Amino acid sequence: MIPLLTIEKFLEKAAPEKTNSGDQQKFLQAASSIIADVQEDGDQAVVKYIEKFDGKAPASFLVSEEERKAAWDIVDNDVIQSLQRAADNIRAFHRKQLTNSRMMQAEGDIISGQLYRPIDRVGIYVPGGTAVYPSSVLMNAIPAVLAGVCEVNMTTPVKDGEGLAPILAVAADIAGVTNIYRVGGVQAVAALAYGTESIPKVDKIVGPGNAYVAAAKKLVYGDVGIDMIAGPSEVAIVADDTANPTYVAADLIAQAEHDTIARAFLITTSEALVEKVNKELKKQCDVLPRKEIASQSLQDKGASVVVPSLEEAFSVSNKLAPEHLEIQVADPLSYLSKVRHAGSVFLGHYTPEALGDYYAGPNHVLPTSGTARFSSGLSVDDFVKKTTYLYYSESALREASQDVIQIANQEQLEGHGLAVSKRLEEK
Ligand code: HSO
Ligand code: ZN
Repeated sequence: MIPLLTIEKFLEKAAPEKTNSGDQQKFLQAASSIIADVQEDGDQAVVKYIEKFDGKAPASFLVSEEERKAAWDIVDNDVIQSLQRAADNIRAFHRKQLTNSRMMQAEGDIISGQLYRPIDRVGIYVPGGTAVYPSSVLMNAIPAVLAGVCEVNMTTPVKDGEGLAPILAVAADIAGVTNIYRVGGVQAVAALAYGTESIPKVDKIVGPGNAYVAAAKKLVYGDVGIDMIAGPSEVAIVADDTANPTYVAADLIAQAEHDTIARAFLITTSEALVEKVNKELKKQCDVLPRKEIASQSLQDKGASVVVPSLEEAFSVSNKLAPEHLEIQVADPLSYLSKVRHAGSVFLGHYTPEALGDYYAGPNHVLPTSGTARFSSGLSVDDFVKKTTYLYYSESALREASQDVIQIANQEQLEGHGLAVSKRLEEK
């Protein structure tokens, strides 16, 4: 069910697809022409692409206040309460990420510091497709609202111009989303990036989507900010012989059921575990509603590897820099220091990734495809910018003047030097 490979073959299979691959080029080209059309024709182009990809276009993109209110009567109370508890946990975790503006130096007559200011308007992309993701609404919007973003615009595709899934409206209310637009795909990213008659231009677009959405975000980056370019979701599980094969298999499946291109990896010191996990995978997949997707993903994109030590296991996992890293070993906390690159880490036998996907607090919008080597999951930081500031008195400027003028002369920018010396001439 999940192929067992040598370390070399394992790393080869786990290596992410490169931007210059044929597929990626196809996504970028398709996205690029849709973006150009939306820039040119606004709403009309958005409607054209909704009709092309999602069936009928909705009468209005904006979800009305009444529709949002009505959703609360449709969704089960128990479900609402679960979402509310998840939101509380996510809020509590992200609140601790808030940083205050700070003065960094205030000695003598020099003052310097850093202001933290929220972005004015953001767009959050909530994927649709084979499922609805209220959890993604919470994960994207809660940090934005906490950061102080004034307007949170959510876009999500609907089928055939139908109403929004009520649970998404409820999640949006819980999270504090300002506006919801029934638009998905590249056309949604383009509309948020450039604005149309009915969809406002935003300053930054965040949230996961399919390969076309990822390509679109790459293309609009620079005109607007983006959080990351997300590839297929992935998990790597580091396990020793204390790992429970039932739990390991369940977590591999939880990843694999997302998508046929989702990637699930097992890195273990125990060959016996691989065998047991494979038996479990078969058993658990057989009764899974999404068994076709999960089995295909495990077979085509998944891999397992047996390594001589946990030291080696972490060396392999650090090469992958996986989006999710589960550490199912005895004394998991003692291995946290071995993690150099990963989006989010789940420690021990009772911390399935699903806890983090939905509920516990850390964000589930995470760097994929090895990008955890240089980037982080979505957080409050994605919704603030830092503005530095500086104050010098006359005497402080006098003291710094010679150094500044020297450097200005080296750069042959005499005007820069004069901007200092003019202020210090005898009056
Ligand atoms: N595992 C996904 C998040 C998700 N799972 C949403 C279920 N719903 C990417 O981190
Ligand atoms: Zn998930």
